[in-house]
Amino acid sequence: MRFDVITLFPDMVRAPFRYSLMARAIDAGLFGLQVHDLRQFAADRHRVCDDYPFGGGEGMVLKVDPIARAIAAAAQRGVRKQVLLTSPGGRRLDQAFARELAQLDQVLIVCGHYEGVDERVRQHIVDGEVSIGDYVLTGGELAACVIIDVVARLLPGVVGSRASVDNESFENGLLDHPQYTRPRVFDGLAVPEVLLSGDHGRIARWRRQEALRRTWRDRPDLLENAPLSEEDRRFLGALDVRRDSGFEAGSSDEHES
Ligand code: 6GU
Repeated sequence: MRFDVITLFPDMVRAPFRYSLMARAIDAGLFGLQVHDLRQFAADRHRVCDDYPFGGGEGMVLKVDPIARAIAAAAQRGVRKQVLLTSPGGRRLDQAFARELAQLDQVLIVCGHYEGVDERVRQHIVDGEVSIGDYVLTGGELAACVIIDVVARLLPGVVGSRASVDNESFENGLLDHPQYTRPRVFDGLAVPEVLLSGDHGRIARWRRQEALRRTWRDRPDLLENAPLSEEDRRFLGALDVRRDSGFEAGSSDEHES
C-alpha cells in the first residue's frame, strides 16, 4: 500500500515516520510514503498556493489548481484508491474507518491549511474528507500523520504479530487489560498475584475481566458493540449490581468466577 500526502510543509509529515516501527516498516517495503510539496505544483514563478477569498473576508484560501495538479501527478492508475482532504468537518477517523482504508492500494491525503480550501476541492477533486477528532488543528499535517500511523499499523508485518494488533483496545472492542513488568514490588506497589501464578487459564480470565471492568468504568459506550460471551455478560451484570448496591468498583484480582 502507498500513502501520498500533498502539503505545504512536507518535513512536518515525513518526520514522524523516521522513527521506530514505522521507519523500519518503510525500509522493509511494507508500505510507501510519498510526500509532495504543494508549491511545486503552483502555476507562477513565486509558487503561490493561496489567494484572497472571493467576496472578501479574513484570511487566505488554498487554491484549487495546484491541488488538482498535485493529485493528478501522484495518483496511480487502475488501483483501488481514495483521495481525502483533512478537515475538522470530515468523517471521524476510528478503527473501522482505518480498516477500510487499509484495504486500498493507495491513499492520497491533501492537507487543508490556513483559513480554508477552495470549495471546488471538496466538491470535485477529492473523494471525501476526514477528521481525527472534535477539535481544531492549525493544519492537516498532524492529522495526516495520525491517519497514516493508524492505517499502516494494520498492514501485514508492520506490527510484530497479528495477535498484538487483534488483541488491543478497540480491535476487540474493549480497552486493554493492565500490563506489568519487573520489579514485582515497586515502592510497596505489588504486581497482582495472579500474574505470577503461572496458571495461564486463570491469567487469561483475569485479563479478560480487567479489560471488561476498565471498559465498563471508563468507556461504557464501547460495550454496546463489543463481542461479548455469556460469561462476559455475567461478569458485567455483577459489576452493575455492585455499583447499584453502592460498592466501589476498584481494580482487584478477587472477582474471578
Ligand atoms: Cl483533519 N484538520 C484540522 N485542521 N483540524 C482537525 C482535523 C483535521 N481533525 C480534527 N481537527
